[in-house]
Amino acid sequence: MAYDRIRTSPTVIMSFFMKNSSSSALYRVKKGLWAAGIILASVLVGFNFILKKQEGQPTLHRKVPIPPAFLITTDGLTYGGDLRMGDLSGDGQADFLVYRAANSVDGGAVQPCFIGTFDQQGKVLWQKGEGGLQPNRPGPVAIFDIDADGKNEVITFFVEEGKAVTPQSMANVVVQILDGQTGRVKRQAGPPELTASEGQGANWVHQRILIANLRGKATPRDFIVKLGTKIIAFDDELNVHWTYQKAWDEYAHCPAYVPTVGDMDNDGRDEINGGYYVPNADGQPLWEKKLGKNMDAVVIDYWDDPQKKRAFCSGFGHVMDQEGNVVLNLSEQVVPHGQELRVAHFDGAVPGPQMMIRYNGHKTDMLLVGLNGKVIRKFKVNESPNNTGMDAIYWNGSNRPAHLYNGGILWSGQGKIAHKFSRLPAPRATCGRDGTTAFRPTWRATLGRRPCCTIPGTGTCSCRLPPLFYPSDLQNTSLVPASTMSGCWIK
Ligand SMILES: [Ca+2]
Ligand SMILES: [Ca+2]
Ligand SMILES: [Ca+2]
Repeated sequence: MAYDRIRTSPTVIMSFFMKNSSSSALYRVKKGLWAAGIILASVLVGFNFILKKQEGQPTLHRKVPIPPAFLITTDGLTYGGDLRMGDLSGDGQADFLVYRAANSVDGGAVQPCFIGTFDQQGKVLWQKGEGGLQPNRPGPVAIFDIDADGKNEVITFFVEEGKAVTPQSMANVVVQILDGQTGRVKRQAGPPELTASEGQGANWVHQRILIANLRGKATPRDFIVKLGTKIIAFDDELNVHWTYQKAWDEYAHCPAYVPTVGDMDNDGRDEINGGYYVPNADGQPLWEKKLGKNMDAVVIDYWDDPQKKRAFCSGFGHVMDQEGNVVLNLSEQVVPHGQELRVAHFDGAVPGPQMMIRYNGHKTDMLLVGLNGKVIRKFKVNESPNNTGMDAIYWNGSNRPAHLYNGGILWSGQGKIAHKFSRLPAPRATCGRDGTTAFRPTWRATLGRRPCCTIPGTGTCSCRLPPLFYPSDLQNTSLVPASTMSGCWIK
């Protein structure tokens, strides 16, 4: 699962995006015990839902319509696209951004071709580009004050006007910095490090812009993006700082799909944790080790040393220091498939920090691990789309135990349901636009006992989500000829 943190003052906005980007959840957490939560889970039905905490219970606060001009209908479904939040207008209030991609192909890049922005009243701020499809994953779009002028920009990849793109190549894709208030292009670049990148599959599809402080500035003014085997670091003038490349690319044996950034050695510059490597702020590897397989989630946070952050690597449950020493290895027996990993103080009765790990792949099994490496408890959470999308939420304030958010439910560190976010729309399935992606028939065959969609072209491809598999989990299973494909899949 992706984890993008957008920092705006005085409000901290934390946004959480599931791998299947058809539903996204965003929370706004104000300082102190009074917390507001925002959930956006409904791009497919054209509304955002804002939930506000009231006496401990989440209640629906406001429903924000996505402006009709920003909606598109394909295969019988109407939607806006993937979502981002941040103050674009400059009034201190968070605004919304929806974007769509030129393609929506499993294993292919998300190449934005449309962006629309609006405020909390649903008023259009600006738009750019046209058309597009629901991104197949959360893509390379971020909101941040990247040039430190006090106003947020939109940092995004974008398809060059009038040019064709293919999802296996970054040719004709540029990186842009847009004025947050108007959408005007402030800077644009198409360096060969970007445009010559090619790839496909699970290690390629997760292309996310991660804001980082690589130069030790007062505020972060750099960003990194991982394109398959390559990480590219840019500064706020879109110069390429460095690239870092490592050949590991095979499904289940590749680095974290989405790396993370954090300052492990307290020099004011961010290191990058990719699960199998930790490059420093100059792109030089501090260590490279092919730790456990399924390195799906990474974190940089405090663990055993309150002065030094560690690199958490979900594959077999590793905690590593900056030199590459193993601080903790939970083992393959305890964490056979570390799908998601979050660090927080979940159980107030046990000293923190603690690790919550979705330890058995795309399932509902959770493991809470304490500082001593002992399992505090195992429990099952609710089903969620793709059985991912969890995150730590300090719902009652930063000085109280964290909850685990998953699929519209806040779980306590004791493994009990604490709160439910009611009145949210159910996740929905949609159809792929291309009938050529090889694993789609297998996908459908796997779900054969529980058919989820009708064949595209009938215009009725819409259904409630059954428990899900992730298409890349099926890549090594037998395939049937493309001509027999349903083309039906679950976003
Ligand atoms: Ca605003
Ligand atoms: Ca700015
Ligand atoms: Ca550092």
